[in-house]
Amino acid sequence: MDKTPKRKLKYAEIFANGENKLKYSQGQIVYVKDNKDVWTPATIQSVNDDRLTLILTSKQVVKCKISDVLLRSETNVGDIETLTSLTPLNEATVLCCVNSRYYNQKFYTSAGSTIIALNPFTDVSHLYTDHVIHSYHSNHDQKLPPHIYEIAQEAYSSLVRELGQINQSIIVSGESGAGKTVSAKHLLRYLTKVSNQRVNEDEDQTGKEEKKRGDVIQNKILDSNPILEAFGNAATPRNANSSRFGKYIKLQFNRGGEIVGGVIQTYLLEKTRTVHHGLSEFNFHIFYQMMKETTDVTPWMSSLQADMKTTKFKNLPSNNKELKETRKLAETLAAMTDIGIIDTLQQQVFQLLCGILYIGNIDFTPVDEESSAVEDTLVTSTAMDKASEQLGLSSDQLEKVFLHRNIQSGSKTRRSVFVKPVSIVDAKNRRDCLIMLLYSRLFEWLVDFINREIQADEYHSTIGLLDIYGFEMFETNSLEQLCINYANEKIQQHYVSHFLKDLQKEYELERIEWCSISYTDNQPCLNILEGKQSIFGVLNEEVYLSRKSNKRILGERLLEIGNGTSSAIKKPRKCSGEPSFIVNHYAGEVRYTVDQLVTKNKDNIPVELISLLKSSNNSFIQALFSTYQTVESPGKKKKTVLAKFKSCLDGLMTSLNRSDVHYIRCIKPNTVSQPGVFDRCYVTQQLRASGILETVEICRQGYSARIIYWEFLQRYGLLIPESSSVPVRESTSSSSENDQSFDMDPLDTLFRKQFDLPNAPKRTPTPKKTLRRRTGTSPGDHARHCCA
Ligand code: AOV
Ligand code: MG
Repeated sequence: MDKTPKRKLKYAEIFANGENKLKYSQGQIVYVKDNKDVWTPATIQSVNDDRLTLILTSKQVVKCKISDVLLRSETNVGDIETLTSLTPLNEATVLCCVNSRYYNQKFYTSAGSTIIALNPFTDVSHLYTDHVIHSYHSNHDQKLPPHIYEIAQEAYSSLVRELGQINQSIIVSGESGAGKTVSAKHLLRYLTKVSNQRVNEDEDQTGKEEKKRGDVIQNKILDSNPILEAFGNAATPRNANSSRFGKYIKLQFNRGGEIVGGVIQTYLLEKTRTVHHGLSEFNFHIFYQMMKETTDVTPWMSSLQADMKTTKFKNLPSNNKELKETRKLAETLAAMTDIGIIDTLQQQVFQLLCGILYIGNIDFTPVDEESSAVEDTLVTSTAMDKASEQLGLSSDQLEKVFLHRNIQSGSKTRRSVFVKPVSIVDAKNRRDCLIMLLYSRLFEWLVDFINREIQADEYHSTIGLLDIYGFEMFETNSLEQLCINYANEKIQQHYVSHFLKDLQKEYELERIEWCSISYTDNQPCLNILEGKQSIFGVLNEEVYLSRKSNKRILGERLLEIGNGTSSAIKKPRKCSGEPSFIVNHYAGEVRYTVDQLVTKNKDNIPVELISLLKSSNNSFIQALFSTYQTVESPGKKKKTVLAKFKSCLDGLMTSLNRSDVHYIRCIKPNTVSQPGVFDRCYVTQQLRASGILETVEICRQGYSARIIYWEFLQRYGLLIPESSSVPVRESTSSSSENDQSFDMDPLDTLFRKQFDLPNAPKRTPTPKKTLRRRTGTSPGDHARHCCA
């Protein structure tokens, strides 16, 4: 069976076509397509028109088409640190290079303007010592091996060098389990360390007090990690510590380049995880942490643990391996204390978690088709008692809210409310809804609390670190995967626009000689997801128009999107079973099940639940829900999950577009999360999907140094006779967002006139892009400059 990834790569085709034009000759060393290794080394024995006879390293003789071979390097590609230096540069040499480096324990490789980070799946703490941090921070000329610290330093240097005129962001992307969260943590540590070092350097001036304050903030920012990981990460079949929420942390710096605060924006916590678990899926880490008895905890925690010890919780699927891997409760509690969550608050948080677990053990029995009752078992009655105790409610209140719903009727002025019993299915839904509501609200509260503790009143500029949930493809995929994969598509589109589309457009605009490089644009997939006629459109319409289409009809409507002209959505070949549709994502095809999509998108929260929680005797729960809004604003319908998520991501994209972006592409070397295993098919698939190969080629062919007009004119303006009229750049305000208002038009006109360039079309100013350094040794690179 052909195991090579199915997706066609335009880049490979160009290469193949380009190389095919070359005359292959006897004795030439090449790579040939291979089912197992993707590309395997061979030597040409003979050439017959478009057919070649090759000898493999195993001495086996094979025949193939010319289009099945790529040129091979004479040198050892494993010694090369920068992919742009590969000769020849093609998919096979790139693959072999990262493969050799992986086996030589070199997990980072420079790829044009980005860094490829291969997940070591083993302890490599020697790569992240203070000494290594210092080397990358204090290095000015010396060439150091590729490292994610290089990217962090570049962002930090840009921030300091340009006095924060342009905010910086670092996007860490990759599949689930590729190493984004671990990388983001190292980046965070690097940035806090180097900024602290800066304070140390200036200690005499800034004073010890200021340094102390800085230390406290930095520690709090670092403490946010274990807390959010405990509450927002969980074990999935792809990653034992999978982030189930997206995170964008903006580190706030003062004019001196010191961290003065930070703000965390989170994206859509996968709250359904508290109630549904597929095969090898687990609940959030925090539940396992609290269930694992330890001696080094406070008395209230010990008694809580003793209380829960003998109970089997239905929403806590477990196996010993996963329990072993979850980190210690003590670490989470210590971080909570350090960040300012006092002991009594911690107790309330854990009582709520305990209550959530007990609610999950409440079960129901049908009375008739339209009504139900609480099950008469010891498990349920204990759960009822314990849950109501922890939530500050009475068992009767809980029972009533599960088994009955309010129906409002009449006009606005003469409104009456009827109470109607609910079926067993609805009773279970209401129970699960309460669990999800409590947990998601607790998570929001934690994020708000952390933000209040770390946010600075004043700051000058920011470096944002983006660590979202990676691309996912499970046996069954639902709205959660649709959102996660949509977020990854947005990030990929940003990358495509940033590195592949805009850059080439700019070269064309500048009339720079350029042989256009084609790339895979994921815009068609985004159109299918969020465009005018799209999956989001259909699913939102279903909610807003209160349609009640059955799964089959809805499936058909979804498949009508694109009118059969877009390859981004298609019908599954096997149509038996649950109605579903396939989306052709940049990272692979995913089959989504139609069932539950609308319910999850609607995310209906019965008002009775919120009213009940608002009336709780437990002050913490009361406070959590006191300001909770059931309707966004008067007269407006509640937004769907997809609509909210889309608008959050649009906000994120705006923020990223306003900043100078740096990329780290994490690659997962194997699907079994084991060290020392390099699955060439799987890695090739990720390399192809990410657009890395195209980036490398563009960086190699492109310009290594890019300077914006005013900088260029300031540096080289003397050579232009009219330079005396060069406007002087005003110093920027201290606003937190970048000031992009500097009028480039006079400079642009002057520059274009001087160099006889056509007039530029009016465009909104975009921030300067950093395709500098690490761009390899292409001849003439260092002498060339291009204005952006
Ligand atoms: P992810 O963030 O990309 O997945 P993680 O950062 O959680 O992936 O990494 C997954 C696992 O890989 C970690 O728990 C570590 O065991 C290992 N790992 C990753 N990076 C390193 C490293 N630099 N050194 C050693 N081990 C590493 V997801 O959140 O599922 O998309 O949503
Ligand atoms: Mg993660």
